[in-house]
Amino acid sequence: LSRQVVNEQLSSIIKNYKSPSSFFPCNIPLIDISNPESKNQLVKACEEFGFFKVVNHGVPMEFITKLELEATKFFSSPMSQKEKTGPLDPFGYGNKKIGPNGDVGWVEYILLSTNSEFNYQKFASILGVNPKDIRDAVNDYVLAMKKMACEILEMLAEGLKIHPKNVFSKLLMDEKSDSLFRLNHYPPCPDEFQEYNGRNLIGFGEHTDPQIISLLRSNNTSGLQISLVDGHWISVPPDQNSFFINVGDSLQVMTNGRFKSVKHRVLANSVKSRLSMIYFGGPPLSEKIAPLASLLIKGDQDSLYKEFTWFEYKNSAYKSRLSDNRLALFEKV
Ligand code: GA4
Repeated sequence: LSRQVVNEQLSSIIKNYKSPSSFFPCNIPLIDISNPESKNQLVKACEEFGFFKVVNHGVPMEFITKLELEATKFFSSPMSQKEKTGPLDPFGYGNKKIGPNGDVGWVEYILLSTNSEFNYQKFASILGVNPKDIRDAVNDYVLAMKKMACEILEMLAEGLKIHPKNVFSKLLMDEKSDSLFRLNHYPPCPDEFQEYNGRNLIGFGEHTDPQIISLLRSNNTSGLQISLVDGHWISVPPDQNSFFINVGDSLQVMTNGRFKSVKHRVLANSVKSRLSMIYFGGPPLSEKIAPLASLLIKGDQDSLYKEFTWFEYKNSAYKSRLSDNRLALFEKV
């Protein structure tokens, strides 16, 4: 990469960076999901933050380390090889460009759909392994994520006293569930650009996730920040043994705004590279996303949102910029 190209990319990233904000030390909700009594705590975390940390998750460490190792190997391969796995259409390898509308970040990634067959051939040949091994590693991990996501969603339904308790989880269990899996690698900011480091270089710009729920696991490098309801950004201390969960736009709508789809972003680190893996649990494309009747006292007139399908919402999301308030278009006036 020539210095000029890197410079242009950096100034574009910096240009997109919004005004500096305060960083508050804050206690992010910590939830032991092996304890059924955590239901109410979970509900409270989704209402207050739309974000929480999960311990005692039961995901075999082996699934995590296996995928992390292959991902590290892949991202440390020469750029010329990584680029051969592209173009991003919309799945595959991506570098700096995020989404189709001009957003950029100091990040490279692999984006996959969890229900369509993906061709791992090119990835496997870079890694020098059998495509089946990669596919199995991704599938084992994704399956474990889906299981955890469903457990959390069922605890949430119980905490909200909604029947049946699978109202949310059935959308992820559906064979047509439109869920995604993403591996993000945030390289350390290169030495020659140290002068920019004081300015919080953006790895992944602020946004909310459009889906129902997202499950994130990262290595021990900091960077993730969440925005509090009052607009303050707080840094989330990394913890490689836990998962961080966030409420997505669709769950905000289904709970008629009771749960908050949390705005979050990632700042690039100047020394260490950050690796994160995120499962985005989404509904089938044809699914109507609307507040659950049992959460509306006076019926439809209480609903804060116009009715839409996940297909419509997703289409609209892909026309937006990362930091846009995508739900605004679907709010009742
Ligand atoms: C945010 C959550 C997921 O990473 C993602 C992102 C998607 C992309 O990277 O292609 C989007 C973004 C995300 C929301 C708005 C659109 C679409 C980039 C973008 C500008 C995969 C998703 O589903 O929505």
